[in-house]
Amino acid sequence: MPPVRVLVDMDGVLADFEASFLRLYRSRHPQLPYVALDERRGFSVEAQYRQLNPGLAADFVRNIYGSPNFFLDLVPIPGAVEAMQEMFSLNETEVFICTSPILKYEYCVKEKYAWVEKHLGPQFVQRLVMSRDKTIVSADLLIDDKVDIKGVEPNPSWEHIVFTCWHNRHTELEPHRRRLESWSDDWKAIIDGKRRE
Ligand code: UMP
Repeated sequence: MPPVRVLVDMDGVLADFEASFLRLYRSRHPQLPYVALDERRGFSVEAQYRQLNPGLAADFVRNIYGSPNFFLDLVPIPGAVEAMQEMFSLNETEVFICTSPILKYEYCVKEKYAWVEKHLGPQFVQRLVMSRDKTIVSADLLIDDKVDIKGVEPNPSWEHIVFTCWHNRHTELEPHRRRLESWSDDWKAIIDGKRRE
């Protein structure tokens, strides 16, 4: 039987993008309104801040994650590092990280590599895929917090497992779609299930 290939997203799944964003936004703009983590709805931080504060928001928000060290300093999601090391050591399992860089790539791309080396080690630096389009990357599973993943390939090879995070907790999924609630949830059962398909 061929190995099961798993793509794991970075922001919101391995690295806590939302918490760092909010911390930095509030420290830079203490006078401005903000969206608390449990008020987050929808993948785009930018879109929700735009609703709160049209005009100002887009630049203020983008400047936060376009800043040096933003991506490098993200804190790992609880259990993520341990789960990735365990997944890496599983027999008949190929694990890759698959992440979309921001268009203002100057710091983001380099820092994503540095984050992976720092928290997951050099073996994962070799397994980092950066693509703004994940539909063209082939795998059995994609674990990702973004609910709608679209791209040029209408029928991606992977099954998308929605990783629960602040912005998607309330999103109702179609009945056939599956979630991983956290890294304490049974991700191994999902991988093992793919071996039997
Ligand atoms: N991102 C934005 N705007 C937002 C929220 C996230 O540009 O409002 C970026 C930050 C990350 C990327 O680089 O999206 C994460 O995308 P995925 O790999 O999780 O699809």
